[in-house]
Amino acid sequence: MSRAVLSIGSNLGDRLAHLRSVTEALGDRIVAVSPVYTTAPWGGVDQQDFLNAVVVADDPALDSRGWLRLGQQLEAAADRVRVQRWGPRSLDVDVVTCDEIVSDDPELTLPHPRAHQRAFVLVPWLDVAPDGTLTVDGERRLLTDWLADLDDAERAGVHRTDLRLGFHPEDREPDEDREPDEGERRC
Ligand code: PH2
Ligand code: MG
Ligand code: MG
Repeated sequence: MSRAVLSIGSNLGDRLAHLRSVTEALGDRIVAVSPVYTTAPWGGVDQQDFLNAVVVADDPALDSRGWLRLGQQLEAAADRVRVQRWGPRSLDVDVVTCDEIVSDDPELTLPHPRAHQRAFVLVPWLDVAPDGTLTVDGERRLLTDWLADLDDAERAGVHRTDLRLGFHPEDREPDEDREPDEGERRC
């Protein structure tokens, strides 16, 4: 089993539809999805605000490269063109972690080398992993500790919305074998 934490973002076109294309494609592989956040652009490029979310997904058939390729396919399906580093994009799918893998492979560095600097990753990630940890340069710390290190201004640009990505594990069909809750009628 391989479990990936994916950071997804969009600031071009129908931003919500682009994020939803990811959760639609992942379907039953999804373990958890954060709320959608509006986030001020990170990285110094003057551009429109992003929508960001974090998705946790399991797929026994994918290794870290497999998650990278899947992310790239989803970006291509959203007509993503690479114009400028840290610039505007219709869809960005970043592999933040894959299992406990630590790798300095330049094609896919794991964990994502800048995740700990980005409130737009840490804040939604905390929604789905309140006790989660992240290892940077061999230092394993709670997500809350990495977040506490960021400037207030960095965190202030990240706002939770009521938008949902259309797939939440609690929306799954009820489990047939589950005992009915008190007062719940079953036929
Ligand atoms: N992605 C970037 C660069 N800057 N800023 C925000 N707020 N959200 C992003 O997803 C983002 C960014 C390049 O991947
Ligand atoms: Mg990115
Ligand atoms: Mg990317």
